[in-house]
Amino acid sequence: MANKEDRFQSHDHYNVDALLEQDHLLARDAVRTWVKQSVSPIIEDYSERAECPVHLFKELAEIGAFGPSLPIKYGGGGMDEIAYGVIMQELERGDSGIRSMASVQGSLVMYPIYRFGSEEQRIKYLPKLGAGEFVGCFGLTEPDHGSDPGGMTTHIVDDGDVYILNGAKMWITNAPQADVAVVWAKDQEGAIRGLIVEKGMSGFSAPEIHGKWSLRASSTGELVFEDVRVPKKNLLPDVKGLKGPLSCLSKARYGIAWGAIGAAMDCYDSALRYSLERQQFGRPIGGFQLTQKKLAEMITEITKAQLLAWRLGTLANKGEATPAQISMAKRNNVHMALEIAREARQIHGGMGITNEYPIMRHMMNLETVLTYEGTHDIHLLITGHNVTGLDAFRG
Ligand code: TGC
Ligand code: FAD
Repeated sequence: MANKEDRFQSHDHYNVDALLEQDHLLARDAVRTWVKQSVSPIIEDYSERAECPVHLFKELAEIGAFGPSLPIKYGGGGMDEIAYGVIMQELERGDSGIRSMASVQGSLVMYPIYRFGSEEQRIKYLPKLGAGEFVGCFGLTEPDHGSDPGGMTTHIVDDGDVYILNGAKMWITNAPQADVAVVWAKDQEGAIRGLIVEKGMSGFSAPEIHGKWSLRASSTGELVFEDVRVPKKNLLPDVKGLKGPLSCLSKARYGIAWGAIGAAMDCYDSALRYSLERQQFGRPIGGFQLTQKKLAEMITEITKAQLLAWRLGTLANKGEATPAQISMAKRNNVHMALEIAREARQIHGGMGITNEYPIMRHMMNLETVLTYEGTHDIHLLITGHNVTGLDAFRG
């Protein structure tokens, strides 16, 4: 049986580590160490103040958190999809908002420029984004079009060597800090196109959204476009239609499927530790069957989620992970993490609602994670569509 310290450091009930390669373990451990040193000591304060620790953008770049599976030449890490996954897991063990900073930068900004951009755009933006010199954001959601992005009204009109961009985006992670925004808008034929909009372009603003009780250490804003003259060379040339933004979402949702495991592990770790220390009725609360039921179910669900993520990673490495498989993993793993946060909160009793423990912060964060990148129910409908062939989105 593992000694007490091992129990706290490892949630590897099925020896999942044996499925990982040396590079994955090295990447994971390096990011875990960085999170302990640079995130854990400050995150409760930043979260309480609802402030984004912007100094971490540079550090995230240094640890290779931006685009781990994109080519090194274009600012990425040159690793595989499982390395990307374990990095997201460790970031979210720290905080979902920190993982969000990296997800958006790598999967929603660098990835579309890499995949759909011209060589000139790649060279201009990707190394700076990968180095954290530029911060990026991704504008898809609008005030009136969230789950149904195809209904967007943000649009461009051709005007010589520029497009004139009008409209608004809502709930955009990193928007207030962003130097570069990848924005999705309809052209005059109604096709969805991607554009790179730069901070400072006349008519473009990114006001911060306040009052969030979730993801408080991540900044969120609107993107407002009033007759913004975007040079034609800023159009992403190689994609047209909703599959452009949705394929970026596949990349980011994949990372979230891994990331949520990290948040769940942190809650489980804290609950296990607390259950062995806290005494009631003259014995540790971990000795009561009801506490053990919670802990046993938590580690079972974490283990299932790890195996799902690992298998998805092996498919992704071969380019075979389908959007429906990614949806299932995002939905399952985020819901799993949220349920574990709720159970962990109960194990901590009253202490569970305080900032002495990470539980409430994770729980509140996970409410956003359950909703963004496609809500829990939208991912269920994607699975339903996949198994029946019948689309239930429109009733
Ligand atoms: P539908 O007709 O199903 O699809 C349109 C076209 O797109 C293709 N496609 C995909 N391609 C790549 N990856 C995917 N995941 C894809 N899903 C669909 C599809 O094959 C089709 O291609 P084509 O060639 O036939 O045109 O579109 P629909 O209008 O019926 O919508 C379907 C639905 C509801 C599944 C989709 O729109 C959806 O996923 N809605 C959820 C919206 C969402 O996830 N928004 C996220 C915004 S970004 C965000 O939250 C970032 S948070 C980041 C952070 O802080 O970490
Ligand atoms: P709605 O689409 O209005 O959904 C409301 C409810 O209706 C949900 O429960 C939903 O499941 C349900 N529903 C909708 N349609 C159906 C249907 N057909 N059948 C059954 N139920 C349905 N977006 C970006 O573009 N970029 C970002 O960086 C970004 N970051 C975010 C950060 C935060 C903190 C948050 C909260 C959101 C962020 N989002 C971002 C937006 C996010 O992706 C959307 O909130 C999400 O897609 C849901 O859209 P909505 O909020 O408009 O909800």
